[in-house]
Amino acid sequence: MSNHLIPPYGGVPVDVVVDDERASELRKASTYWPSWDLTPRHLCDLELLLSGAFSPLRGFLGSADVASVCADMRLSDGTLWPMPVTFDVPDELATQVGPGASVALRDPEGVMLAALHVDEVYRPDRRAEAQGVFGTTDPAHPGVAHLLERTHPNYLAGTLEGIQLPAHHDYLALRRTPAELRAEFTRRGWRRVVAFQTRNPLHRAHHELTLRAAKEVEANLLIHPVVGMTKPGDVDHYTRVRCYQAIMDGYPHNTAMLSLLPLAMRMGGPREAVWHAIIRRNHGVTHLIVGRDHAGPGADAQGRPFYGPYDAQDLVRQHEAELGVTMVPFRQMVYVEAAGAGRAAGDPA
Ligand code: ADX
Ligand code: MG
Repeated sequence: MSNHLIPPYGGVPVDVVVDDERASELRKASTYWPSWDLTPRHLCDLELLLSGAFSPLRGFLGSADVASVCADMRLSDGTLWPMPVTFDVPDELATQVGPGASVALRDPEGVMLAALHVDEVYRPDRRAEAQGVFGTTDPAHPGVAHLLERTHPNYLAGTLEGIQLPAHHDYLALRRTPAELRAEFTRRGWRRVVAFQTRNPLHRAHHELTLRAAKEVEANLLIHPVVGMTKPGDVDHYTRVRCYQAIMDGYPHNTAMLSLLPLAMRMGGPREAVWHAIIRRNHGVTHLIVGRDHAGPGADAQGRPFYGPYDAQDLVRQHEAELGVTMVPFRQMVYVEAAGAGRAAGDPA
């Protein structure tokens, strides 16, 4: 890893994928372990843990860290960290394991991806977690709905030893891990990189916003869309990736690149924006665009939005120095047909 790039969050790159020899030891040992088939959400979280995108995390969080993340947005060692990354399992598995046990984590085809070395088994207070992380227990919030309605009642915490990253069959060349993206930035000589997070097709206003951001901070541009799990009802990622690929020609030659991020979003608004900054920093990014309603979960049954449109900007700004990532904020952009250009709402006509 080259040292002119921004160091990962926490200082040292996390790489918990083991060598071939250790992998075969783990596979052999695992015949005596309980085994667990990962859900789509687990697969996303595991991929980012194994690749170092969640650095400094090396596994799934225990009860003390979750309590601290909920209350103070920090791990119990004081590191700023906004989102619990946990491993939920039903009673039938939780009763089989205790501290010191290991579990073989498998993909839906039965391929062992990692060993989880358990150091705690606990029953979380998921309503308190929802309130702490999302500021609400209303299941109209997609992150809350996942937590209260589709999360098993036990969490296993512990460190991971990775055997291989989850397999993908689409857009392999565009799925770059932190190490791969850093190597590519180095090859291109990019040091200042501004990332654009998105879960939607890019519209004219977004194209405009990304062009302006790159120009304003004199950085190269990384279009870094989420292709893991996004908000229920979103446009599928196949359609979106084709749209992103088409729009890449709209940037000056060799100034922008596209890479896909297998994140499972929580639609956590402000806290999620802070998390996005950490994840991008781990990929070698120095600047992050945060616009209107970043990672917004929509509105409650009364039509009231869960977060204010610029709450995410406010929270990232408060923690910018500690994150080490510079925010590039945008007010709401509207496309002005007559002017043939995007314009920030409130800009002079
Ligand atoms: S999400 O992660 O925030 O859910 P989305 O695709 O909707 O993804 O937005 C991507 C980024 O563009 C976010 O930073 C968001 O704040 C910003 N953004 C989207 N639309 C606009 C807009 N019309 N004006 C300003 N910022 C916007
Ligand atoms: Mg949005």
